[in-house]
Amino acid sequence: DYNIVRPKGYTVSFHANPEMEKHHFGQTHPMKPWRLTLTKSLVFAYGMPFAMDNFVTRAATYEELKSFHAADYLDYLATAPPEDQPQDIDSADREIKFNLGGSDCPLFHGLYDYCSMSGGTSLDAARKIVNRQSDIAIAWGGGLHHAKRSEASGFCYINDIVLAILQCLRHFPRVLYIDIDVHHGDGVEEAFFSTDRVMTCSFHKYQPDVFFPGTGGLDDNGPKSEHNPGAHHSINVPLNDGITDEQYAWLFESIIGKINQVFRPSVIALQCGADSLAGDRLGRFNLQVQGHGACVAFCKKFNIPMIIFGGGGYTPRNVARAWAYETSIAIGCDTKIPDQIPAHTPWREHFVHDTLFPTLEQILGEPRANRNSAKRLQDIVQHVHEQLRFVEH
Ligand code: TV1
Ligand code: CA
Ligand code: ZN
Repeated sequence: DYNIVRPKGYTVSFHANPEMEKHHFGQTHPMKPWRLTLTKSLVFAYGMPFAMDNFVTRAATYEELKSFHAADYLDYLATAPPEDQPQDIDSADREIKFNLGGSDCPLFHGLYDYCSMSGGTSLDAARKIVNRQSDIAIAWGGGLHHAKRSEASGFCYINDIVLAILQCLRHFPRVLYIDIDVHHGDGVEEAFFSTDRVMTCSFHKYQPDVFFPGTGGLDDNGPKSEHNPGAHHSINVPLNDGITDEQYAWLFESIIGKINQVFRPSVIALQCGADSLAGDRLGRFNLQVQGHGACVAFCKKFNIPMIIFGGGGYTPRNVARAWAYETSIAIGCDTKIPDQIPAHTPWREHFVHDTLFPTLEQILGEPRANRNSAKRLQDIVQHVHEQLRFVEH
């Protein structure tokens, strides 16, 4: 019998701003904010809100955004005219300077609202963690890991993850950032490149000049100077097409298990970009909902306060499946969750296969060729373990 109950002595909070989901990047743009609506429809249909504290979050203020971003960038973001309006020469210059207005980071209607809502959602989650009011705080509207201090990049304008980690650093000594989006978490890595209070670890498809953003090689482990505290505190796990659940779980557990031992984080910030799933419009991996979720389950076992962010994810029905399942893992009802998607789920017509855990064959027809050899994965783990010998806390 499936009956969701609140976990005892354990609080999970769910942070979302429904206004954020109504924004549009443009007809053909892969980033679809309504995937958050689809996610919530599954979370609701399975009855999960009964087991969590649910918050409708406010937008982040200008001052809050300024804890990471430059004022001139924020000012332009707040006033930039949407693309379909006439522009002056100056604004074209600023768009080049801030990387705004291209096809990846378009200037759409309500852009500043969208960005400050995403930031507000992650900051609200961070506040529940630092006040000890939540054990796990979930912000699916965040996870926009490419944004820089003064620059938009890869569909990201405001780095909500950096804002949330900065908030945690005011109350906790060390934060471990983990990134399972198929893209390299370059913006978060760069923001904390020179500190030993944040360790970043990104798993991603790596093929410079072919796959965005092209950074995050195995040897990129932080400043090379020994006198820089950030040395050895950036961990990168570069992967090839077609990695499977089994391989990914082995890598994740070998690497994150070791990092947890040596770095002893006080908080975990986990970016759960769902573009690492099989069948993603932009992704290249063969991960299933179960394998993606196994990363969340493994982190939960450490019993360390955790913020869970969204991120990429370009096949909305699969994004919703993964994030709903991961919400159930946070609550602890994942082993009881029925595979059959409830009949009353709004938007149910989007779930072509009416199950939470479709098979690889259902998702892809023919799975993508796996280009990750066992030998290469062993070398990666060995390299990471060698890096971690320099880390002591
Ligand atoms: C408009 C319309 C924009 C169709 C962008 C795929 C589009 C892409 C589009 C696209 C697309 C990228 C680059 C090349 C950099 C450019 C949220 C030199 C079918 C976290 C961001 C990927 C991923 C950016 C974000 C990448 C995240 N890939 N169709 N754009 N230039 N940009 O390669 O990590 O998931 O693809
Ligand atoms: Ca990643
Ligand atoms: Zn991505």
